[in-house]
Amino acid sequence: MSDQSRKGAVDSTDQPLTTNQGVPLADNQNSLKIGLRGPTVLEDFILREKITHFDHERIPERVVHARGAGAHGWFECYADLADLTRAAPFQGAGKVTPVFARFSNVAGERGSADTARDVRGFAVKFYTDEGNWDLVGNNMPVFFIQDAMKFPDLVHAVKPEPHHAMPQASSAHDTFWDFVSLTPESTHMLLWQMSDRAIPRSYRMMQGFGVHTFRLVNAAGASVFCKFHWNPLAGTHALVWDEASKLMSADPDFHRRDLWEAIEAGAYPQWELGVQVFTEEQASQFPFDVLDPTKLIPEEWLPVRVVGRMTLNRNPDNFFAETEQVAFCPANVVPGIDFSNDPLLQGRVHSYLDTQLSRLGGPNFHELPINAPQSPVHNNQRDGMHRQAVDRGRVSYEPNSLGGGCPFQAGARGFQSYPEHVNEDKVRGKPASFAEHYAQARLFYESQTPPEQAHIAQAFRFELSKVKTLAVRARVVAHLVRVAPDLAATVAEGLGMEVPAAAPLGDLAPPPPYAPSPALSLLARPGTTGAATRRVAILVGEGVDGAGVRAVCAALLRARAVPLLVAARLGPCAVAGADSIEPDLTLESAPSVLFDAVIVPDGAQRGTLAGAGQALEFLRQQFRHCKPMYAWGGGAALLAAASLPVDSGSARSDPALLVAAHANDDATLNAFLVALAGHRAYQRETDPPRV
Ligand code: HDD
Repeated sequence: MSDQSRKGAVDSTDQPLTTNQGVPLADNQNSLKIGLRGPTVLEDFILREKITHFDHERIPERVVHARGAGAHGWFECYADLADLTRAAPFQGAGKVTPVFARFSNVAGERGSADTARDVRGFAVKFYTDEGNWDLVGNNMPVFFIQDAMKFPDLVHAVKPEPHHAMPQASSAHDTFWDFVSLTPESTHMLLWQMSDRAIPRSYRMMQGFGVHTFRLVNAAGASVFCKFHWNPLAGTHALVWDEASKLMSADPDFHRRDLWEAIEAGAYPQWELGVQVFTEEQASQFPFDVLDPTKLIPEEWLPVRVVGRMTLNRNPDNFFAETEQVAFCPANVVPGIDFSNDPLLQGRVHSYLDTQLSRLGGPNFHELPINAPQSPVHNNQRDGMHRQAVDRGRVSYEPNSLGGGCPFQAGARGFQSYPEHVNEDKVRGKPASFAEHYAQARLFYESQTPPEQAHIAQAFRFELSKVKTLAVRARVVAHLVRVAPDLAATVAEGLGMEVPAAAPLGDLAPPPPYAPSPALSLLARPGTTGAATRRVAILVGEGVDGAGVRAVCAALLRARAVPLLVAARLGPCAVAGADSIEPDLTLESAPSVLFDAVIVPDGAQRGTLAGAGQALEFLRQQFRHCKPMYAWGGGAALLAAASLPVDSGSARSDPALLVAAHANDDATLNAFLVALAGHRAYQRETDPPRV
């Protein structure tokens, strides 16, 4: 497989410094002056070149999805799909296609924090044998609006308010909720955005969706509709909101670092690609329009067929050259993939290339190594800013005879738009089949487990309590009355307001009830990688059971988890039953939110840890954030000192709060590993929290 990003790579090992003109530099430290204390001369081309380049280093950030992280990898097809599509990545089991994936937040600026409550972008560029195919999706399968015409309004509403540029990376402000409260079609997406999907534990642990209905087209020209799904092998796991907000200061790069470290450690993130394939006939049977991007097709109605797997195995060599300059575009399709008439998708087909022309400074950004296809490019497009290709000959038009007719049209081998029959009037408007907005919002809510439902209510309460305009709050809750009266009542109660009348339906009949779809719960997808890559803090200090710590570390490593020794101070620590141990991190620099679980060894109840407020706070936060906790011997006393219910009945009914008499209690340690793989003990939660 060719190596996309290493095209154009520069290695300066053993090379002298030069100017951009290749002139070797004798002195890169001092400018040229008239006397050592005198003025600098205009002639100093070395200084001017260096400063001028620096002055132009920044490019505009993406108008949305500005903050993100990416990685290289490949896609492997499980089975030949030629009956459905001629798209190159699906031609034969074992077919491998290089990819570059970028995950992103939507609202925040390039330097904002990763764990803001937000939709996440999930964009994959397939460098196929027949050109680039970009699947530019999100981690939620529906969207806020039905027509691209409303996209600038949506984005203006959610971005920081224009008069004072606040708040950063947050939808919790008046303009966003004003817009969505007046846009009932947003209701379904709002339920997703207020759910735990908006605070993923890791990019590696979130689903991706193409959102729109697309077309697959086979070599005979026959077409079916298709929805794309990415399912992470690590399972779908989320943060809790209090943790996510604390993480914004503890590590604003939390998701970026997580992706980077997993790949560096060889724990390559993987997702399976699935398709929901259906005919126009089937589409006409659904009680919603498949061209409406605020609707999903429940998996229980139409199973997701798994067709391949993506593995991300290599971090970028250079963030700017690759992750910042990569340009995804839903219009980048290949023979075998085509658009549907979804009016949101139709607008996207225009927007991306257009925005990239200004973001990347001209029409030749497809030549940047990260964007260049791996299949050959031949056409008569010429010139423009920063052109790299040196096109030879005098022919740059078609048809021609002087160039032997080349490059020639590929005919049946080339991309051909699916010849859908359309016989309609040209009108501005929206179909009646797009009018119903609550049934799927209710489906989503009713398909969540009780803790997930509670988190949705808390998220609405949090966001709306930041909205100052009472009428806006009331309009949002009026939509929630249509979705789920109990949700509306809980949110209204938190906001200290009466439950308003349900939002008006106009002439529409009340929405049809759907049976719940368990597949819509995050908890339905625990994944197959168990405790692997989970970060476990082991609190250590003078006199802890060193032999026990070693044994527990070994067990965690066997489970491919990441044990880290956290102490009050760095430097060797004298321990019982072993040589001294070397802590990795301190309580000061590595607070609780950076870990998935904590272990408290025997001996931790004495000495520096017992007197350290940060240690007690660490344990309380681990408890509050529902994380697995394991103590042995006297270590349990530190949990008790943190006022955790370690001796009470509730501890015994909490499968993630585990206490053993000694370190070699394998059954308890195994129960801890099971809890670690299970991620969170939500049954511990109370509203308000106990600690
Ligand atoms: Fe978009 C970026 C996903 C609707 C216009 N979008 C962007 C990215 C993702 C999405 C993942 C970042 C790509 C990257 O990593 O570089 N966008 C979506 C999804 C949508 C959606 C899943 C609905 C289903 N977007 C949408 C609409 C429009 C845009 C309706 C405009 C009509 N999106 C853009 C953009 C961006 C973009 C302004 C900003 C930077 C860029 O394209 O390259 O063109």
